[in-house]
Amino acid sequence: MITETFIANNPKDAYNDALDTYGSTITLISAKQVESTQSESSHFEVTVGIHDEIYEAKALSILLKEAKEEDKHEEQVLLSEVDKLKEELALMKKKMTCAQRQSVLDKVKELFRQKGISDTWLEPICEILYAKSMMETSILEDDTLLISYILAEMDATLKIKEESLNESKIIMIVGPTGVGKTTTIAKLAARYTYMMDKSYKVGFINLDNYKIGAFDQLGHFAEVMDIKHLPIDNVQDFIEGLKVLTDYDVLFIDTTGMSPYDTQRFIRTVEFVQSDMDKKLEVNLVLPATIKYEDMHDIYNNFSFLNLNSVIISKFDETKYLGTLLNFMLLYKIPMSYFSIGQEVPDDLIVASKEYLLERFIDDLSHSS
Ligand SMILES: Nc1nc2c(ncn2[C@@H]2O[C@H](COP(=O)(O)OP(=O)(O)OP(=O)(O)O)[C@@H](O)[C@H]2O)c(=O)[nH]1
Ligand SMILES: [Mg+2]
Repeated sequence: MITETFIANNPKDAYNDALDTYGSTITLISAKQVESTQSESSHFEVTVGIHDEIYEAKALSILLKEAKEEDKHEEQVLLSEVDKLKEELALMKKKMTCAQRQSVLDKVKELFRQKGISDTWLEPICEILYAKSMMETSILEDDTLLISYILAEMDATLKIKEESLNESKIIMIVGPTGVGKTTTIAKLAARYTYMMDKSYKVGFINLDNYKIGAFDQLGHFAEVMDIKHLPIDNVQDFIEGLKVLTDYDVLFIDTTGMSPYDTQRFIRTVEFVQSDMDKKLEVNLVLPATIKYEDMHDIYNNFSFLNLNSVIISKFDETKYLGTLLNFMLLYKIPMSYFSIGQEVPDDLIVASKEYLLERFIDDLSHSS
């Protein structure tokens, strides 16, 4: 038997305390009043005897309770640490995704830049995408997806002037020297005369009569294709000539190659453009695919005085690098009507198409990625 003393203000409370702790099997051994000191009031000490097995069972239950409470506390500490760890992991993942996206974006932007696409066009597209994809898409996590996205944006930006021949018209071809104006007219004339569903009645007006002693290139094509050809050098004759050719479906006007800085020639050509005509006039600028961006810019801006309707891109076959041309078309959004892809008349001419231009550009891109 084990003894234990319980203390209370009266013996009954001390004994009840012993009963509550060990149950009714305890044996009362002694009860005494302990005299008070100055600081404490008097109290009673009740000593009881407890059977060994009951004492041990009680001690064990106390130990278990304490252990359980300690476990509970440890579990809570552990759970809060796991939560903290989860937050840190989420933050790390977010940082990693941002860094990964930024690196894909930088890499793809650099690729397009190297191929001639300027930041002026590229940056706004990528900024919108970056802001959007932070929330939803995963385009920025994959080079190929991002390249496809940019190509689709290019496709949406480029402009094509549809070929339409449902009314009779005058097509004037202008541009710098040697870009392929006369050859393009010959190709178009053959196309409209022999290569469409219907044969159109085509005539030529040649304003390019300045090259003294030069071979009459347009006259030669006219002869070969049996097309009416009027060489003209003043506005009065031009107006008369239009009257003579009034029942023609399409009249092509060939012009002298002009330096974009030759103001006198421009003034002279504007006089023709502004004369009275009984047909709709479409002015097409021939722009070679092979020239520098700055030259495209100057040529387009200076020739714009002639109220351009569209551009014909020539010499596609002379370059593999179409980034500069593409960049120019993306920034200026000029409608493109035809592409000249070689010297052969009439075969080397195609109706302008975004797919053709982008496919050629993709070829170039894929050789460097
Ligand atoms: N490789 C290539 N050569 C072309 C193309 N278009 C025209 N040419 C050639 O470029 C040269 C000049 O062509 P033209 O048609 O005479 O050019 P133009 O603009 O009329 O020249 P000017 O009247 O002298 O201003 C010729 O040798 C053409 O065969 C093309 O798309 N590709
Ligand atoms: Mg010519």
